[in-house]
Amino acid sequence: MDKYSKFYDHLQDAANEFRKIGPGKTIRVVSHLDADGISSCSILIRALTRQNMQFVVSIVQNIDENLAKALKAESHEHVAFTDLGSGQFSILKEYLQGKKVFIFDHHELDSEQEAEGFVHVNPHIFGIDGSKEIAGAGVTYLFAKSLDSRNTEMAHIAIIGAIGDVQENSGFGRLNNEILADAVAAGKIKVVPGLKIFGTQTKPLYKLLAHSSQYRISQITGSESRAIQFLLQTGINPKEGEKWRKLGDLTEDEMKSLVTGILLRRLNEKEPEAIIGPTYILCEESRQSLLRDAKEFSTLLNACGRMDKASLGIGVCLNDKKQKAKAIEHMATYRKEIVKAMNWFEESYNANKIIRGKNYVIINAEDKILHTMIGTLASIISKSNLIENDMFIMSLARMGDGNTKVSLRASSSNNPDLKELISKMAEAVKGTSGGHMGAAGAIIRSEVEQEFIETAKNTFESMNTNLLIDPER
Ligand SMILES: [Mn+2]
Repeated sequence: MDKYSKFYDHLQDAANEFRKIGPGKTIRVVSHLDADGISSCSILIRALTRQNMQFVVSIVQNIDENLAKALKAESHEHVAFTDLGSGQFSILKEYLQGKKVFIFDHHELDSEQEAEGFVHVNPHIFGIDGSKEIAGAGVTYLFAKSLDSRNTEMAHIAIIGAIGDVQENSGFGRLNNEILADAVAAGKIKVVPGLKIFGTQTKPLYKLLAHSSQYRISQITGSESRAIQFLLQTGINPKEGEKWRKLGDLTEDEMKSLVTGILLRRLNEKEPEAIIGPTYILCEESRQSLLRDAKEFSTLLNACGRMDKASLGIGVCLNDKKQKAKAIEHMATYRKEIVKAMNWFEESYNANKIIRGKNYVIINAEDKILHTMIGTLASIISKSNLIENDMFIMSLARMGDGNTKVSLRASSSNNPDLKELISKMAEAVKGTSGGHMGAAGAIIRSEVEQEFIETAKNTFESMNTNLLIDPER
């Protein structure tokens, strides 16, 4: 039996075990704060509703002893963790004995993976790479599908979770692809070739082209007027009446001309075709909606989580019209918060207030930036032209409870394993860490910030490119 069959069998066993709980019971659900976590939790909620079960939900940034203690003290006998739990298995094992615990996760495993009363579902247990092949939402989805095949109506949300966890790279791996097939079959998602530029559904086409900083288009990137000229030369009217057209407004023929025109202007780039890739359209959303593009949908969920509005994100996933409208409004506030953080960074950077080394930048925002935004800030900086290639970007912000949140990113295409790197640094100051190879984080006590920063500096300085992971791995 291959690893995939074993994984699917395990999902079936988990569903059988779950059915034993029976209808009417309340499940204590704990999920992760990001887009994948919100997606995971929404899929589980839909499945629980279908089983006539009740639920109490918490969305958290991480699991620590305090959370485990609090859960232990509660009267709920059944606890389900989605998109977290595997990395903190020992803590859960220590505190949640006597409860029935379900974990649906794709993060890397702790030293402990089994305990009495625990059902642990994670692809890593079967040798399947959970950082690439399937996200927390996918694991939860496959469980929900094993429980009741009608839960396939949530397949698109599992895909949004995977996109939120950056598992889409001109296509998906095997397990995500199988979930995508369910979403397509259910009429929820349509895959169409498109441009891999952010804002394809919402920004006017000429702005989209002019501001595609990630993928350079020769003579267009950086100039709105030249973008308009290019469109006209390509036989595409940038306007329809008084309104600027968006990518979604183009006819199939226009789309083909646009793609050809862009490729011609990217011939000198390393990978001219990198700008073209599948886009995932949520067929049931209106043409004008921000939520029509799965990537923007996941950004919106992320924004909800980061701005302390996770419940709004759950409403969006469960297709609640009112919550959707509210969440979209909320996006504007989120964007402002990002702009504020970026402005602060640029000012501080120019004023030499940011710690810089030969291969790293360390941003200690203290209490000037929301701790939930610090990862987003580091990600944006890592992709921006403010920073050279092959740099580590580490950001810190205080959480207001005596702890400091740390995020680590890298501005290189062949990432070193950031999760491993930060876990060593965090251990040195008795902090906790988590995340993935390409985006990791830690929580440390604020009083050891300086010590931690010194450790980080030494670690980065001691690294050379030989330590970078082979991109083929
Ligand atoms: Mn995840």
